[in-house]
Amino acid sequence: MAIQRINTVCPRNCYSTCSFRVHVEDGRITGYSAQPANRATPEGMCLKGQSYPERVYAADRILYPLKKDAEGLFQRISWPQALREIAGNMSHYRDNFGPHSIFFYASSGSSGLVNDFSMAFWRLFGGATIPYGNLCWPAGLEATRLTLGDNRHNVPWDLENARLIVMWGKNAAETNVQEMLFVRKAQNQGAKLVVIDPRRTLTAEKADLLIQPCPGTDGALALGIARYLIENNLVDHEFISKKVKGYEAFKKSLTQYTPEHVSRLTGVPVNYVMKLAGMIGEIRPMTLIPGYGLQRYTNGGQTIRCLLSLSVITGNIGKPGACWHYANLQSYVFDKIKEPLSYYPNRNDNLFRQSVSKARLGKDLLSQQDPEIKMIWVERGNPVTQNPDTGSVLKAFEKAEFCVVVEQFMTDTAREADIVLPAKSMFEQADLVGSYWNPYIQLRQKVIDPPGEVKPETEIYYLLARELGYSEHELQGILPRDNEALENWLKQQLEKYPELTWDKLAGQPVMAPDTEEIAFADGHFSTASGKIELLSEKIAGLWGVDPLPSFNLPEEVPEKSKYSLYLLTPNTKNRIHSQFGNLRVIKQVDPGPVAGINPEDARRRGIANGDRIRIFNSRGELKVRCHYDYGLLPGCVVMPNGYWISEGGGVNFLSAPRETDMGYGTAFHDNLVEIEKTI
Ligand SMILES: Nc1nc2c(c(=O)[nH]1)N[C@H]1C(S)=C(S)[C@@H](COP(=O)(O)OP(=O)(O)OC[C@H]3O[C@@H](n4cnc5c(=O)[nH]c(N)nc54)[C@H](O)[C@@H]3O)O[C@H]1N2
Ligand SMILES: Nc1nc2c(c(=O)[nH]1)N[C@H]1C(S)=C(S)[C@@H](COP(=O)(O)OP(=O)(O)OC[C@H]3O[C@@H](n4cnc5c(=O)[nH]c(N)nc54)[C@H](O)[C@@H]3O)O[C@H]1N2
Ligand SMILES: [Mo]
Repeated sequence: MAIQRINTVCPRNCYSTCSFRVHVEDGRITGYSAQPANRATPEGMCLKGQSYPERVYAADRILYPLKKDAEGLFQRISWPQALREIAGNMSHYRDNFGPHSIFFYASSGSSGLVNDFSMAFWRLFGGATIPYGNLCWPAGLEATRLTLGDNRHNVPWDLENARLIVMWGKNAAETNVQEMLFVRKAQNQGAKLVVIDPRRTLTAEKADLLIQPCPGTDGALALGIARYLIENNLVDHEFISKKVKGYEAFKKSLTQYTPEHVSRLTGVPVNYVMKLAGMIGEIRPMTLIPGYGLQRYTNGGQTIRCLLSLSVITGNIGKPGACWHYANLQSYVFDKIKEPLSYYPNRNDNLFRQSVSKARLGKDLLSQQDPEIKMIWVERGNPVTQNPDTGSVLKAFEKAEFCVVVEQFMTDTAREADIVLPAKSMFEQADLVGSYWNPYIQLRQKVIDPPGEVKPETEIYYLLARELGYSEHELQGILPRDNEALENWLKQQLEKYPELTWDKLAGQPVMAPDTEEIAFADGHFSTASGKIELLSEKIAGLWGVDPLPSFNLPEEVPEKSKYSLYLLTPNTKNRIHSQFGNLRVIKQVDPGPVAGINPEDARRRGIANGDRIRIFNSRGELKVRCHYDYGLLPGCVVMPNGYWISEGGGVNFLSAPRETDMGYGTAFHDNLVEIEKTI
């Protein structure tokens, strides 16, 4: 049988959103190859993408509905039994306590338009309690939206045109490997790369300059640079006078940020502050790439505003090679393609008037009254591992009487379920996928039938609705009854855009209609003033922060705490958060849950390289092996997030249930700990 090579896209929550071709023989996935038509990801995918053939057919994949027995062990049950028990419980809770006694939680496990059907089901059911906010990037999104008017940036390949690339708190060599291709091309043409990160990351290995500020102090560093640029007349006066609101007020607010003061606040030596400022002032065009890690602090939104001020006052916006490169939502043309649940609670929507913060998930669930939470439904997420304050999240799951998790693997969250339903993989149902980095709209095609008794969520919801008593007629136009209906619905979505036909998308990714390769090239900013708002009354009104970009220390600082080490929990190359770690391909290369510590901090505590350590604070503890990280800023401990508790991970036992200053984000890194040797 001939190999079919079918165009598809990786739907993981990752900048790259790679295109690739999946090889199918005889109804089975046998391999993959690159799809060079995507100019942002021409060389094919990362190791995780290459592990897909294993992931789909993995021996530990959940293929049947499972029910927890009295001993806590999962037993296979039939679909009719699963649906009957779930529908029975749901009706009972709705009738006796109202639909808001059921909590529906979805997160970022798989992206696409089809995810919206989940909310359609809960709407039909009469509502539910839902989460608001987001674990990932909203502080920076909100900071950028309120300053520039929109979250857009130049196409990834424009990076080649930059002469200075500042990778500020982003570790693209692990979290956006495709971006490094363009970084390398720019460097080959003489561009300089600066990395700003408390860790000497794989990205830093490629840099001309590494600056290591104390965590959470980047805002002060940026303000110090802004002051230097203004004092030394290195700003773009013409751009400022035409396009910027609030420059004079901003300038006045900077007096105290002398290089010496900034050095005291950030720990960065004075000569490095000046060197970085000099580079930003003199090398143009500059693309500034802030990461998402550095906005996961209680001052994260304002930190992003401070960094953005540097692109603004130097006029590095709207030109080739000149760009504020935070998030590019140009391919989110179907507005519903964004994450399924709004970041902003809409308490006027009676059906979903009750919501809990993703950042305070456990705590908020436990304190819900009128009604209390009786049942939890989770899909596309692993909140026990990924949300802050695991202790309270676990308690909330224990307190709920009944829990359903739709999953591919037995994650920490699935273990908390009473019934686990098997989840589809990306190859088993079609969808349309946008990207927050590249400008393409992509079609993920159905290439194989689901294995075992796996059913896509849309089918689960359809069957559950029928079990709850809704007639086929009532469900028409609300939930697709089968694959054909689903694909017809997707085709209908495309009808609005003549350039986006199914057949075209089946062949290759297509750039979103009206993509601006150079974002803001027209000089139009859709803020209230029509200008870039360094001074934003709106931001002050909405979030209660200073209307100017300003610096406040994060909530947890060693001077005010009995714990003295920052726990950084970044993303890492061999996994997407809590996914992929269970696969053999990954296990062969991954060190497992290990904490990196600075040898200076370690020796002071009598900890040798390779020792087991206890990482602890008032919220929890974690015991893992440590390794000496000679490139890590003293005063920091680093352990990637995502390792399951069942494999010895669980960094979120230590993180606090706290929101960021704007956007309802999650301040994971605002987190001090202590360490000691243990056995
Ligand atoms: N391989 C892989 N790729 C991924 C993901 C993954 O899990 N694995 N996840 C995807 C998702 S959802 C996201 S959100 C992105 C995130 O990817 P990135 O934007 O790269 O974010 P993080 O990995 O969280 O953090 C990046 C860096 O910020 C540094 N950092 C932490 N605190 C500070 C600080 O105060 N100041 C400075 N200057 N630096 C700081 C950390 O040390 C880390 O090296 O990656 C996406 N891509
Ligand atoms: N300490 C700390 N914690 C963090 C972070 C941090 O920096 N530090 N980063 C945060 C960030 S940026 C993010 S984005 C979140 C990510 O956290 P989550 O949004 O919870 O995402 P994942 O860990 O990727 O888990 C998603 C789950 O979805 C499942 N899944 C995949 N595809 C499907 C599907 O089609 N259907 C169903 N039903 N399930 C599917 C996967 O098997 C996986 O178990 O983690 C956050 N947690
Ligand atoms: Mo994320």
